[in-house]
Amino acid sequence: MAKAKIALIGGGQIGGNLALLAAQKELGDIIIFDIPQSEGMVKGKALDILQLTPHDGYDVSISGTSNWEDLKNVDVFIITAGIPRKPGMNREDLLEINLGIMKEVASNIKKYAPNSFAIVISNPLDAMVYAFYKVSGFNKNKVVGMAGALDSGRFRAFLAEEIQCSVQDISCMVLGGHGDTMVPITRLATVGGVPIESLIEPSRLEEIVNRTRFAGGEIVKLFGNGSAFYAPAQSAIEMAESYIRDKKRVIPCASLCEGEFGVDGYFIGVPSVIGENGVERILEFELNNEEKSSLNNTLMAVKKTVKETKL
Ligand code: TXD
Repeated sequence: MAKAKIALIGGGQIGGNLALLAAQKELGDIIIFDIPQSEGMVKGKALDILQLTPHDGYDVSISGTSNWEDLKNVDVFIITAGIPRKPGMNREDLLEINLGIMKEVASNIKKYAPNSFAIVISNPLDAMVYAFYKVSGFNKNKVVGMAGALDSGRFRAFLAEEIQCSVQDISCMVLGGHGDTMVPITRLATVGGVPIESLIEPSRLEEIVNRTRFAGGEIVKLFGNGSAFYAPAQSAIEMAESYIRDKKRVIPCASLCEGEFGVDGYFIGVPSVIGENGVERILEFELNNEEKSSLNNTLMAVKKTVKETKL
C-alpha cells in the first residue's frame, strides 16, 4: 500500500507531538501546517523531528508549511488549529474564535483533499466537529472528533493507579460530550475482566469519576498557560492508526449519531469502530436509566454549544 499522507492542521503543542508520534509509528509522510506567522515554527519542528528519525530508523518524510497547495491529496487530517484554554476559561468560551478558524480549515480541506478522513481535536470539540462536518459536506463516516479516547485514557490511568495494576488491563469507556457532563460508564469498567465496581468502594469510585470529568481542567490549572497535549496527541494517533492500518479498533469517539443511543443529528462520544472506511460502525448497547439520564444531560450541553455555533 502507498504510504499514507498525514497533515496536522495546527502545529502547536498537540500538533508537534502528533508529528513526533506519527513518525515514531511510521504512520506515513507528515506535513505540519500552520498560519503564515508560524511557518518558521512548524518548519523548525519538522526539521527537528526529521533529525531524530535516524536514531531508531523511522523512514518517513516530515515537512512544515503554511500553503494549502502542499496539502493536495492528503489521506488523514488531524486538526488542532485554534487557541487553547486559558485558566478560568471553559471550552465554550473558545467557541467563537475557533469556529472562524474551523470554517476556514474545513473549506480548504474540502477543496484540496475531498476524499480524506478528518479527526477534529480543537475545542469546544462537540461544536467544532459539527462545524467541520457541515462546512466540508463530508460523509459522516469521514469526520470524527477526538475526546472519548482521551477521557477514557484518563479514566483508565486513574483506575490503574487506584487498583495498583497495569493500565493495559483496564478496559472502560467514557461516552457523551467532551465537557464536564461526560459520562464514564463505571458499570462496564473492568480490570482483566473483573468488574471495577467490585474492587472500589462506590464513594471512592465517584471521586475517580469526578477527577476524570475535570482532568483537563486539572492540567490547565497546573500549566497556568495552555492545556494538555501529550495524552491528547497519543489519543488521536490511536484513531489515525486504526484508520490507516484498517485495525478496526473500538474507540469512544465523537461520531455523528443518527438514532444511536437516542441521539439524532449530533456528534457525541460513542463506541466507534475505526477502519479503512473511517467510522465504520457505532456499537450500540442498552444503557441503564441512570446512564440514559446522564447521556441526556450531556446531549443538552452538546446541543447548546452546537446551537451557539450558528452555522
Ligand atoms: O480532547 C480534546 N479534544 C482536546 C482539545 C484536549 C486538549 C486540547 N484541546 C484543544 O486542542 C485546545 O483547546 C485547542 O483548541 C486545540 C489545540 O491545542 P494546543 O495545545 O495544540 O494549542 P496550540 O499550541 O495553541 O496550537 C494551536 C495551533 C497554533 O500553532 C496556531 O498558530 C494554530 O493552531 N492555528 C492555525 N493553524 C492553521 N490554520 C489556522 N487558521 C490556525 N489558527 C491558529
